[in-house]
Amino acid sequence: MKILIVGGDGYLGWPTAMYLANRGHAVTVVDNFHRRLWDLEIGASSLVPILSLQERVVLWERISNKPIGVEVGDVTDYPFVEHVFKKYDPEAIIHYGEHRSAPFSMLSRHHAVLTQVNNIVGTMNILFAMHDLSPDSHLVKLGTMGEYGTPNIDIEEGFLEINHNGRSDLMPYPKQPPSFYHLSKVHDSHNIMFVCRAWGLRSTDLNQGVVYGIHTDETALDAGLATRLDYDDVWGTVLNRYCVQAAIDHPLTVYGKGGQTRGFLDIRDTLRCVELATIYPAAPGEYRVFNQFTEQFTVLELAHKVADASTKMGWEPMIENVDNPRVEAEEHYYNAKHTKLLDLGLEPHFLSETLIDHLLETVRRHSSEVNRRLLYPTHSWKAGRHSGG
Ligand code: NAD
Ligand code: USQ
Repeated sequence: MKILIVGGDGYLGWPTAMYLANRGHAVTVVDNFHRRLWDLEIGASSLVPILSLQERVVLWERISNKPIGVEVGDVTDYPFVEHVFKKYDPEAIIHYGEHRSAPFSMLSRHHAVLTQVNNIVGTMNILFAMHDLSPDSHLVKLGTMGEYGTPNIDIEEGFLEINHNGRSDLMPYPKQPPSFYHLSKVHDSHNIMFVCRAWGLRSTDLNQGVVYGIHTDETALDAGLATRLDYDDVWGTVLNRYCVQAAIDHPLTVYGKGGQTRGFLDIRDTLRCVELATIYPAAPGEYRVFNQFTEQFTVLELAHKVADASTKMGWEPMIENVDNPRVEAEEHYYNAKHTKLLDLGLEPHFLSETLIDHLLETVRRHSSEVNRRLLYPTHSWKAGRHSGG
C-alpha cells in the first residue's frame, strides 16, 4: 500500500515506518521536526541517542534495501499538505504528527493554544486533502484512551448504547479528558467523525493507551536505527520514566496515591495495531474507534514491577509518593473494553520481567547522560502554582 506516516520522526512514527517498509509497503514519512524543537525549549532530549531523520533513512535503506520517502513540512500548512497528497496519492495516512504531551499543554495559555492549534488544524488539513485529492484513502488517526477520562462505568470502544425516555441510540461515548492535550484529541475525533458522515471519508480512530519500550525487530538491527526514549517530566511516560529513575538510584516518582489506572501497551503492539487498522480499513463513510492497549495497571503497581526487577539486578530502588502535579483521580473504577484489535488478529506482548530487564539494561548503559533535574515534576496543573522537587 502507498502509506504516508505523518510524525514519522517521532517515538512511534519512526519504528512504524521501518516496520511497514519491511513488509513491502511504499512508505513516506512526513515531519517538521517540531518535536526536536520543543525538546530544546524545555531542555530535554532522548536518553538513547537518535540520528537525524535523513541519517536514519540512509542507514535503514543501506541495511534493508527497502526505501522510505521523506517530506519535511508542517501539516498545519495546507499548501504543503496538498503538495504531499498530489505527489503520493496515499491509500492510507497514519497520523502520529501531533503534539503529544499533556504536561506541556498545561504549562501556560501559550502551550495550551499551541497544542490545540497544531493538532486540530493539522488534522483538519489532512481531512480536507483527503476530501479534495484522495477521497478513497483511509485515515488511521492516533487518539488516546485519555479522551474518556476515568468514568465510574465501563468504557466501551467509542460508542455507548443509551436508553432515554423510552428510546435508544448508539452515541459517541462521553468524553472527560484530563488536559488541553487530551482535549485536542477529542476535538479531532469530533471533526473526523463529522467528515466520515458528511463526506463519506473513511477513518479509524485509535484510542491508544500509554506506550512503553523502545525495542522492535527493526530498531534492533543497528544502534543508529534507535527510536527516542523520553524520561523528563514533560515528555517521559510513566514506565519509561521509572526505568530511568531506577537505573540512576533516583526514587520512582509515583504521583499522589498511585491508584491512577491506565491502559498500557508494548511499542511492538503499537506497530502491529496500526498495521492491522491499515490493512483492514474502515469502509467508505465509516468512522470506527478501537481502544488500543493490552493491559491495565495502576501507576503504583508499575512502580512495584520496576522496583522488583531492579532489586533482582542488585540495585536498591525506592518508591516515593510525590505531590501530584496533575488534576486527576488517584483512586477510581477503571474497566475499558479492548477487543476489536484482538478480533483483527493482535497477539499482545504482555508486560514481562524480561521486557523490564531489557529496558533497565538499555537505560543503564546511558545512565551517565541522565539529567536529574528533569525527574521530579516542576509544574502544577492547578493554575499559577509550581510544585517542588
Ligand atoms: P512524538 O512527539 O515522539 O512524535 C510526534 C511527531 O510528530 C514528532 O516527530 C513531531 O515533530 C511531529 N509533528 C508534530 N506536529 C507536526 C506538524 N504540525 N507537522 C508535521 N509533523 C508534526 O510522539 P509519539 O510518542 O510518537 O506519539 C505519536 C502519536 O501517538 C501522537 O499523536 C500521540 O498523541 C499518540 N499517542 C502516543 C502515546 C505514547 O505513549 N507515546 C500514547 C497514546 C497516543
Ligand atoms: N505518572 C506518575 N509518575 C510519573 C509520571 C506519570 O505517577 O513519573 C502518572 C500520571 O499522573 C498519570 C499516569 O502516570 O496518572 C500516566 O502519565 P504519563 O505521563 O505516562 O502519560 P499521559 O500524560 O497520560 O500521556 C501519555 C502520552 C500521550 C498519550 C497518553 C495515553 O504522552 O501522548 O495520549 O499517554 S493515555 O494515558 O491513555 O491518555
